Amino acid sequence: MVTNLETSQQIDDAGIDLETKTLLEMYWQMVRARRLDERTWVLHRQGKIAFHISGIGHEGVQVGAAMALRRGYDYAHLYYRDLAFALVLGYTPREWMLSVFGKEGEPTSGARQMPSHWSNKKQGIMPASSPVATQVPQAAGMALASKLRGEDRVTLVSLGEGSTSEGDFYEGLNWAGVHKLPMICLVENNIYAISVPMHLQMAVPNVADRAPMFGIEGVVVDGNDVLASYRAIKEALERARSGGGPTLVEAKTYRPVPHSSDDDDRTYRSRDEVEEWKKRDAIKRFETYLLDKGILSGDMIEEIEGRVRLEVDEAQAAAEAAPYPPAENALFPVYAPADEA
Ligand SMILES: Cc1ncc(C[n+]2csc(CCOP(=O)(O)OP(=O)(O)O)c2C)c(N)n1
Ligand SMILES: [Mg+2]
Repeated sequence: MVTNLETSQQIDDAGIDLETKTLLEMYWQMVRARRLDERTWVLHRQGKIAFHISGIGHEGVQVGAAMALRRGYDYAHLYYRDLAFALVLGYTPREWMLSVFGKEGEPTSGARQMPSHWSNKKQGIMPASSPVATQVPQAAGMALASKLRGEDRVTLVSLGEGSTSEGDFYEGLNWAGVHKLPMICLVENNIYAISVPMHLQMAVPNVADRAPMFGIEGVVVDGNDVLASYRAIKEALERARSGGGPTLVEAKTYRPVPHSSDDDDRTYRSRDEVEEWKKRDAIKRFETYLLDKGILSGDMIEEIEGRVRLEVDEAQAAAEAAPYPPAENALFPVYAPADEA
């Protein structure tokens, strides 16, 4: 059963009033995330890195959502799929490459943690934990703190649809609903939790259908439409900032690549299904839209691709040249030195 295919193929720009510069930044961010991600797959296949968990296919919802936030002000509890999201918030391709190579200078954990466990205090990115959905109650805590402090910061938490089967999802959203917290829960519904399809995770057609049980708003959006995603998050932000409480936003999308570099997706889905979804790719759709509007041209695409390639090349070269962290750092700051204990 392929449930997300019914979503539209047209870009829905109703009510979107963005400058050309911003639209082009969105496009660049999507291309940048895609090319960086594709390079990472190549590095894995070359045996240069150990692991990759990819965000390919999710750039529309992630860039749309991240561009709607007040960057560096609102809080984001991201999950491993959110490379494009993290890049828009300020995470750099070089930092990404340091993380996949496990090299010194990796900013989130000193190269101890697996890649894709984003965290950056200045960028408002809260540290990610590996057990899925634990970020939902954590985000409710952050949103409660903002509310108690009288700030108008909003906390956005993201997770996959499979992760909504975890108790943490219900506990976090229940709390957020009870206290009308300034929070957005963004579910990137790509139909699969590794090999488990959505219909084996829930008996409802939409994750957002569960919103009423928390007493909050629920919204379904086409996650392969960057502008519709932007608008859905913008509206949820306005609701949250004006005291209207949390929103559960479900973005329908698809993961056209395996779950991670350790997965073989041929065992649980057909190639026809994957090919069908590739026709709805968010980058191609937005590119066509921008070309039709005369905002983008062939020359500009070439220029953007060239700029992105340079950035990815430089990031990779810097990470390859960087040293590994010294072995004696492995236990620091896990354990305090004996004389400080
Ligand atoms: C509590 C917990 N159970 C299992 C896992 C292993 N695991 C990692 S990702 C994942 C699938 C999550 O699927 P979904 O939430 O749909 O996100 P997607 O990967 O599709 O973006 C699982 C089961 C985990 N990390 N944490
Ligand atoms: Mg999923």
